[in-house]
Amino acid sequence: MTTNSDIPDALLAALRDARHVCVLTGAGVSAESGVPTFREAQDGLWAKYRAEELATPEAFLADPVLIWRWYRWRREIVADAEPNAGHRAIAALAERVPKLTLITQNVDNLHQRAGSRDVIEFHGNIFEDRCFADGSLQAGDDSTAVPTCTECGSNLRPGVVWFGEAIPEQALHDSCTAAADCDVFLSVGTSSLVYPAAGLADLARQNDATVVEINPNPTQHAASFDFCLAGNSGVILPELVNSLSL
Ligand code: BV8
Repeated sequence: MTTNSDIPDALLAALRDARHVCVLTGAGVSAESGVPTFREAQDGLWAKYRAEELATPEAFLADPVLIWRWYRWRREIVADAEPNAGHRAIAALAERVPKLTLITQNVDNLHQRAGSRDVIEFHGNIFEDRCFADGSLQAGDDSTAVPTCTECGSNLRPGVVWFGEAIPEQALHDSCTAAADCDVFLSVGTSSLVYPAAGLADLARQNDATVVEINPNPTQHAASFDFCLAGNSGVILPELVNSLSL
């Protein structure tokens, strides 16, 4: 494992030779856009809750009004946020390598707003509304505390994957296929604590990919990465893309 903020030549060489680059992002890639990460304590009236407690079907069944208030609060934050240099660098990298697969744990739509295409939304999208009964995509309704399904009358829920819920089948399949096929795997802005997302780097490593962690705070898995670039993704990713062209 090599830890430094400059981009090692060996990593640049691996990227230049890569057929397929796979990028997994977490909340850290949106931190420089002002979107709080999951690790950070929630502020204001949400300070007394842990995100992992609220992001569950049980919490929704217990108090759908509270959970909808939380998600509408987060929708406002991410709607007011702008993609940052890290998001834009990933979109630029996709133009510089033969194939790039972008998998995000984020539900904030910022990769798409930065120009990334075919983003695999591993944990869903906060702006979608789905029927709680059958998961079907539905038109939302912000005029009521808890919107209901026009087809069956059940409550609607945000289109995100809650703890204890399965990852969307196509997203899981496409992500595992990409991780197993890539030559370079970049794990960016994630604490690598939530599964099965945190297992994708292992899958890439087991298939001989060069695995890289980009995080100002090296995670508990840092030792198992080939390169750890300790710094903010909004700084390191543009540097990495610029260095590729040198
Ligand atoms: C499931 C959507 C089964 C909702 C989210 C194996 C072992 C242990 C536990 C489990 C296991 N397998 C399953 C589990 C249970 C659970 C789990 O992993 N629990 C954890 C807490 C231990 N997993 C599940 O429940 C999953 N489902 O297993 O279902 C099943 C199977 C079949 C059929 C039925 C059921 C579903 C998990 C998905 C939950 N939904 N989000 C919403 O957003 O409201 S998870 C959510 O939390 C995020 O999406 C993300 O995944 C996670 C937060 O992690 P990060 O994104 O990494 O963010 P975090 O804040 O933790 O860290 C930020 C990092 O950024 C830090 O390291 C920081 O240093 C860094 N950083 C800060 N600033 C910057 C930066 N980096 C770069 N630049 C910066 N500027």
